Amino acid sequence: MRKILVTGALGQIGSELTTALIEHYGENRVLATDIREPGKDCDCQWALLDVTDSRRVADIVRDHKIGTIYHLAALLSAVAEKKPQQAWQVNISGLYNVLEVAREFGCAVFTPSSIGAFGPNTPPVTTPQDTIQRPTTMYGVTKVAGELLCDYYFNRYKVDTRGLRYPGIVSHKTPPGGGTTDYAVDIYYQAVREKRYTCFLKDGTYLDMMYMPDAISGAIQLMEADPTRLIHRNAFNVTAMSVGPEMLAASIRKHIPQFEIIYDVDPARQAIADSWPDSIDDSAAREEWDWQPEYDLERMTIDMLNHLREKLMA
Ligand code: NAD
Ligand code: AKB
Repeated sequence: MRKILVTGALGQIGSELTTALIEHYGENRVLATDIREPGKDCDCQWALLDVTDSRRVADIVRDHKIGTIYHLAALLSAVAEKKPQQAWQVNISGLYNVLEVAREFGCAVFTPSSIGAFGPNTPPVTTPQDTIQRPTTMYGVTKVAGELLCDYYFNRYKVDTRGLRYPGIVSHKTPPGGGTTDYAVDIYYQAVREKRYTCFLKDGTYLDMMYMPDAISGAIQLMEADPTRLIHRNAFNVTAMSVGPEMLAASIRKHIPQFEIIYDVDPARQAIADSWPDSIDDSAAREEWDWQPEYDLERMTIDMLNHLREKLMA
């Protein structure tokens, strides 16, 4: 059996996806990689890998007999806006290197896109699967280009490329890496620590969100889906909820009645959020591979607060 490679494995999603893949397929089948060294508690198969280094990507795939690549290495929206040149290198050259080795060695590839692949002239409510995509951020530009590149490698070379347009992912294990939706994670940490949160997006900013267990099971489920059912291989809209800061705060207040939210808007991240949809339509994912999230806002809040109380109060 060929192995599974995870790039960007120390990130918010990669750290939990690696564990889930090991649970699902076995420790011997998963190789975790990142551009940074892992902590001392890392007990999985591990290698350093900068995805912009094409030779190293090819060496790893050949030497470890890789059959599937979960390609998570990327710069997120807020960081990408501060470092657009580096974002292009990591998000596009990195993906190109991964697709080229996948073509050469016959690997399947999972690549996340994002709600950031949409722009200000995309229909913002119940955004359709197939619609206008003219993003105004470098992150969004790389995500649309990435979706198209993955389509190209499937159509031209029959590389088994698949992907999800993730919304903001909420989780308690690894902090988010510099995105616009990070507030939806920070708010829970600050609720447990301080019972007060200063939000960098203004009230009424609606964005799609998803709890990490659904993000992980969605990725694995898509990679295992019957390929003959897949029409939209590389950019499935997926969502679990559309929320604004006050909705998150109200949900937290049911469990921490003293919790307060105040606003100190960061214009850069607010502009990014304003260019993204309020809510997306994920019916194509539901029809083509039976996507169904398990966590709504209330269930997510209870689980986040329980885990963070354990983590932060220990
Ligand atoms: P993250 O920022 O938490 O992690 C990214 C990882 O990539 C980091 O560990 C970083 O060290 C690594 N990395 C950076 N440059 C690298 C390079 N040159 N070579 C190898 N590794 C490198 O990101 P994440 O939240 O885990 O996101 C993973 C993927 O999911 C990205 O493609 C992101 O765009 C997408 N996504 C994430 C979210 C979210 O809310 N987390 C939402 C939509 C899409
Ligand atoms: C970000 O905010 O950049 C990410 C995303 C939605 O792609 N969380």
